[in-house]
Amino acid sequence: MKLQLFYAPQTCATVPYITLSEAGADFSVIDVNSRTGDLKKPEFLKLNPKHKVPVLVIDGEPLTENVAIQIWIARQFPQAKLLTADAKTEIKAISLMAWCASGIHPHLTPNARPTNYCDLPGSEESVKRVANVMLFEDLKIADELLAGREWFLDHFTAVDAYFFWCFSRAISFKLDVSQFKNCNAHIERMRGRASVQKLLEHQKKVMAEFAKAA
Ligand SMILES: N[C@@H](CCC(=O)N[C@@H](CS)C(=O)NCC(=O)O)C(=O)O
Repeated sequence: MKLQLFYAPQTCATVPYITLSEAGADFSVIDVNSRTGDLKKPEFLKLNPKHKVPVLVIDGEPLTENVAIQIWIARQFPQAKLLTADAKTEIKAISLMAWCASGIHPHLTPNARPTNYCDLPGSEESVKRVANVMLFEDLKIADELLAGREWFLDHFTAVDAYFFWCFSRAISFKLDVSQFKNCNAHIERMRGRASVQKLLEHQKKVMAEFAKAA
């Protein structure tokens, strides 16, 4: 099977990068620059007319949307136990990933693209401020879910990969997230995993290449 992941640094394409690595999948990475219009090029739009990463191309068929990609990886590589075997916990994992995708992610994006949310001149800081109030509510909930435990469920799952990206992205916006002790402990545990080290090395290399080309 041929797997190609369309990836851009710091974006939510980080999620399947980690999960595919955790699964031991043989995949190639196609680096795209989300800041210079790569996602609006006709060849990319053919794969994903929504002009978004990640796209996982599976034997030539593009699959989009992180939740679906995560479930696909978990089902394809069951030995990696990226979701849990029992149906009740599996649905809990999917619920948590749906929250990352449709709850937390939309509260992160205004930090990167405030003008997509309000076009009044000078409104950027205000847009970020209101989004971050909601983001911090999310992080408080995540912090409570992680209290007294290493992972969101009883072992490392695809949920941990997803939340790792959410919390990393908040940090990348230089938000003071020090109050979320359990989230900080979780990100440290994640940074210790080989999959995350591989991702961080790749991200650093691609960001340097893109900066050089700019
Ligand atoms: N619902 C999608 C969201 C994907 C998404 O928003 N990707 C962002 C990066 S984090 C992107 O590609 N943005 C580029 C753009 O909007 O042009 C998913 O969960 O996969």
